[in-house]
Amino acid sequence: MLFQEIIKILDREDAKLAFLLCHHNADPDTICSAYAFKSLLKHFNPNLEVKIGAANGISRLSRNLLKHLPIELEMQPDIEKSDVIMLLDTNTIQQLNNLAEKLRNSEAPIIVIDHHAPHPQTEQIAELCITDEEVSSTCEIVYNFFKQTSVKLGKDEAKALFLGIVFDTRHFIIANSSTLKVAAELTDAGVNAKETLPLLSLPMDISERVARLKASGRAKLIRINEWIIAFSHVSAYQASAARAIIELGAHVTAVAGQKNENLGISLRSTREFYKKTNIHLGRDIARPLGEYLHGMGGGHSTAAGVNGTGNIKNGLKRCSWLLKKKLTDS
Ligand SMILES: [Mn+2]
Repeated sequence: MLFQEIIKILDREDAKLAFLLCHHNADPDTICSAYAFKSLLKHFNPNLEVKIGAANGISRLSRNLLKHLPIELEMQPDIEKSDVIMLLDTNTIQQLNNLAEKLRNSEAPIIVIDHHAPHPQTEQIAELCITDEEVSSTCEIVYNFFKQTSVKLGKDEAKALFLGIVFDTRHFIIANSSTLKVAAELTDAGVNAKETLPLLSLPMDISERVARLKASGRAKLIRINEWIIAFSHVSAYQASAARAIIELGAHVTAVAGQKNENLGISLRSTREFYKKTNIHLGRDIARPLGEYLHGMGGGHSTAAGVNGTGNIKNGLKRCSWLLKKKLTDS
């Protein structure tokens, strides 16, 4: 069993201190998996001191979770004295920012527990990589450790694992059957889903609400074939405004914002738009738009962004031209 391998390494090193490290801008999966894993390690090694370190800040959502779970995080982890170092949800040491150098120079064995494909460089420096790309999250891997070792989950540990899974599956949208079973088992272990789920939806700032509403009100619509395309602008929260406009019903949207001569444009589309037109916003729109605006553009198929120089009208006009061209070419 893979968990036993970890215990073996701890025993061999006669470890007194182990650090569990979370990736930069630590998300709920990385901090919650570290928290539950710490309990499991303590269960087998009560004398082992286990510390959780965040490499470079934690996300806003994670900060909110810290109010509801007794997770102790070190923001400036001093890993030099650590006998064993474990990385959770982290598949490259670059994700550890300023800790990367220390890790490279460290004599302590490194263990990786992750649900992303292992990076060759990481495999080189790690003594043990426990990676499983089939599972939803690192929390699910940690849950499986509990199950394999028949250790009963505490209420807070179960809640933490549940939150990590919910976060990484985008509220179960991309969960498969085994993940849903794990979620059900966690609710059997005492997690109140109804009370726990809202911890991952933060109330929106007033300024963000205003930005979304303004952008929606200003949206100029065009229609090409069956597609509704909305162009708008707002001085802040362009990405959030773009998501809002898609939720309201547009198939594609571009929301621009200007600060001095800098122009930023957020692009979003529905999955359906991408599937049917094969227009990849990052590659087909944001990239050429970024070049046109003497800046940079890129991103994913249905979410992309551009930063450059110019004015809103000109930037959106070019964006509209690129979309029309792509839509009529295909
Ligand atoms: Mn993850």
